[in-house]
Amino acid sequence: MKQQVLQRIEDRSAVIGVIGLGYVGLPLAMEFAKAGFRVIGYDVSERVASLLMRGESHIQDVPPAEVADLVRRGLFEATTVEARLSEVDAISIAVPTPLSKTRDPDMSYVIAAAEAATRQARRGMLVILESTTYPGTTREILAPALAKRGFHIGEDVFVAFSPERVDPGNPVYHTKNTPKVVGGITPACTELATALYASCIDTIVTVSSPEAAELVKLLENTFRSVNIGMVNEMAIVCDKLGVDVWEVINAAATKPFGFMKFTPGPGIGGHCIPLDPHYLAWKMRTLNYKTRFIDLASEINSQMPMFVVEKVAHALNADRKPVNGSNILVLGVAYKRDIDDVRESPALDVIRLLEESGATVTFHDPYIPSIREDGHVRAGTALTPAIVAATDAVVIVTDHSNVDYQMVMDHATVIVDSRNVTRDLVQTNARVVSLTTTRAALAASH
Ligand code: SAJ
Repeated sequence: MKQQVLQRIEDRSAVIGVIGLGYVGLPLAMEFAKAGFRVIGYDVSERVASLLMRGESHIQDVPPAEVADLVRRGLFEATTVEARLSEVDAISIAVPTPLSKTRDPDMSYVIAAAEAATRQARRGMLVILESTTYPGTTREILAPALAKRGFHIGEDVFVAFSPERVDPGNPVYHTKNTPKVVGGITPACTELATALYASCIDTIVTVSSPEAAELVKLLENTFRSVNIGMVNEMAIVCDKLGVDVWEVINAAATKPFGFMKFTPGPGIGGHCIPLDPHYLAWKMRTLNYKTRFIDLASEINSQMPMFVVEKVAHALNADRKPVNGSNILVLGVAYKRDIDDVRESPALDVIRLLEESGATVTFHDPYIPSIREDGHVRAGTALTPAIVAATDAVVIVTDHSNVDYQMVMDHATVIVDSRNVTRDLVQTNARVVSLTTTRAALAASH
């Protein structure tokens, strides 16, 4: 059976299914199709399936022309009909793994996808889970679903985990040129998953089990969360010592070995770094182990929005203005620079905290014209000299590249800069407050 699957991968006669056509699944589907496979993309969203079939794209990194070309050539089709998966020889599952309100894994999408793949599975099928999840998911959820239908993992059906490493908007790294880690339940599973991905991805890294592959992803993103947390704590330390944290970090970054630069900020956002480590923390709690680094990093990172809001209060206080009733412009609400994604963005916490203190808050983000909160839409404002001059404070939360910060400097009264993006501006009108501008320095600035 394994040889038959290998042959169909080699001669591209295999039909590939992708469940979940989001920022992970759609680029992957495109790579399989460009490698010459016929690809059936399955998504529960009728809107997504129909726009893709019209040759459009809802994913920033996937050009519509590429979708249109592959649809026209019959190499890619998108459907909401689950039964179409009965035509495929291999399935990659790339569905969301969010956290619940109590920060526990919400496995509902993975379970639904595993059940769909199982219903449509037939002998010889290869099923690979890509969604970031706790170690054990592949062996405890995906494999048993298939075994229940009488398949023997590694003999007549093959199962592996391969973490997604998609970095939306990254101008250099995309699906094809980012090394792909693969870990199968059995060596035959690993071999087939490796062969499949090797058909369209430049570098494959095999590991000995799905648990190892699941942990690789969690290590990668826990590494970031912990290091961002550490550098945010360094900002708090520098603030208490009256030292410029950016000067310290930039000087430390001159060390050519044994150091990796991270920068402090208003907290962490996105659908990876704030969430992924909690999958590991949750799993380890079930084994009565407390992952202290993860929990501490999360504690520090999640207090940064309040740290920024306190800086705003101190800056206004130096002008003898209360937060209550002040007119504050939040500049940049995306979760990181130069993208249009606001998920988990610390800017939302900064806005909420300021409004809870009675401030009138508006925002400007060149990538995000409006944000939806609790069912209502908050429109962004334009960024003009008059609007900036009318503020009591401008808070830079996200340091998008395409903003005229000098204009803001020329017209604002005070700028609270949580990203050190004003460091090279000509100091004209506004007072600049950084994460480590002390209260004493603020008071003295008047
Ligand atoms: N952040 C800091 N300081 C830093 C780095 C990031 O405050 O030094 C903040 C960002 O502003 C953002 C959050 O942390 O709010 C996460 O930033 P990120 O650079 O980790 O970006 P993400 O969330 O898009 O992470 C993705 C991840 N990719 C995958 O999971 C496949 C991550 O593993 C990548 O390393 C990261 O992109 C990247 O390097 O761009």
